[in-house]
Amino acid sequence: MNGAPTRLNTTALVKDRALKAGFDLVRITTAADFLEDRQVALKRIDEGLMDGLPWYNQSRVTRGASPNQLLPGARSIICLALNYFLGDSTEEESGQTGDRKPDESGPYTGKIARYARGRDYHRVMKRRMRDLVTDLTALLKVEVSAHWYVDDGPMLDRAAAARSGLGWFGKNTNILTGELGSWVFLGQIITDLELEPDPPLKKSCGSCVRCIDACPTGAIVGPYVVDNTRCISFQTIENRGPIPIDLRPAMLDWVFGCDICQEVCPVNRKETPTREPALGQHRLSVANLVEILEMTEARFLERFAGTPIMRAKRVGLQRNACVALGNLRAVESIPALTSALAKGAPLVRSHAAWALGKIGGVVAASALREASNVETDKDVLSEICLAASVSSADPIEEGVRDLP
Ligand code: B12
Ligand code: SF4
Ligand code: SF4
Repeated sequence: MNGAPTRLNTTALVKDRALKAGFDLVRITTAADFLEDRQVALKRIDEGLMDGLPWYNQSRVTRGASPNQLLPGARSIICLALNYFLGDSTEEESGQTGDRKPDESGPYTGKIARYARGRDYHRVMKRRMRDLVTDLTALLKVEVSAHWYVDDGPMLDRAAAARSGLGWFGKNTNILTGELGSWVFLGQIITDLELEPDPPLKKSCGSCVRCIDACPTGAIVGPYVVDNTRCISFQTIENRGPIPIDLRPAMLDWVFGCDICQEVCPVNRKETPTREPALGQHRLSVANLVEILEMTEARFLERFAGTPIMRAKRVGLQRNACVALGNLRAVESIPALTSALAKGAPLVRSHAAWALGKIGGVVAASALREASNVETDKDVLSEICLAASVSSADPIEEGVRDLP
């Protein structure tokens, strides 16, 4: 660059270096407060739609909607996206989860959302953002003041992306990008650099409502509004307690996150595989449910350390595996569920009881009866009694594997 860099050529340099740093999309917005988004988020909290996430509170939203509170002197926000689409399950992927076979005799498996199939994206993105700021400091020969966020701070990631024109809000509340659909992680670098802002896109979902119709738990309660407490993603990842009984059947075979409202989205038809090698490392598209149920802490760490799945913790994942086994009516998993009912953590015992009740038959009924004689935890005991009362007495000949 000759002479003092202008705002336009600094912006061009930032965008060029961001793409070279491995990000797929980059746009700029100002550091102005996100007034409307703050209002919407505060209303969402008031209406109880963010219940279950105690850290998502009013003060977090107020701070996050005001970039100058996060970085005094902030002038611009560099909005970044990283594609995480890996393609669908393949033999190779499922082989890595253990012993899954393509035919009906293979073990029962539960689905893992696409965003969680590789290395922990927080680490991947944050390293790239840090390197980008170092790179810009060296190139611009100024001390760049910056803070960066990826899903891990008060920043309203999607509001920043929408205002910068990186993408637009879909009715499922995800940011849809023209280039990569919604299969992108969002990150922002708030900086004191004066950059040229991009305009928001003039795009919308039009009359489409596919995601609203497809959500199995009715979590998209209206266009652009998700009830966190009904979302499978919240229940399988963030909820540390029991999953509400009425929601369990609708959770199908998802054991970590949920992609249904993105899979049905026509904007996601163009599927471009990620070029980020770290996201392709683990390829955890499905997990062997009985293996999860029988996992020791050491095995859990061995399998999932460094991936987003750690967030659910072993007990949470085992709870989720019980729900999926119940929904799959996994008859062959009765011995594993019976053992979990005897030896698992209370949360796992209560969900194992539910699964046995859902599977039904004399063997499951007798496991529930025996457990009711020895169980001392009153919450688990009440789940056992409920499961025994709804359990079908007819022995089930075959498990139902194909969920809609
Ligand atoms: C809390 C949270 C969750 C919660 C709540 C989800 C929710 N919809 O709010 C739970 C655990 C359920 C969740 C699930 C998922 N999450 Co999440 N989550 C977050 C987090 C931490 C905060 C989101 C937030 O502020 N929600 C509050 C509400 C008020 O915000 P909102 O729904 O976006 O509301 C906006 C719009 O509705 C819009 N709006 C309102 N009315 C109207 C009207 C019109 C006409 C328009 C145009 C717009 C509009 O304004 C609102 C304010 O900006 C962000 C990271 C971050 N720090 O921002 C990640 C984040 C949103 N999650 C992400 C992902 C990947 C997911 C999942 C896909 C994971 C999965 N596969 O299981 C699912 C998707 C579920 C879904 N349909 O939203 C990504 C989304 C990437 C993208 N392309 O959009 C983020 C951005 C993380 C990241 N940095 O990459 N998540
Ligand atoms: S992630 Fe699943 S449960 Fe949550 S809103 Fe989307 S389809 Fe519904
Ligand atoms: S499925 Fe339709 S309504 Fe939902 S986000 Fe995609 S385009 Fe929008």
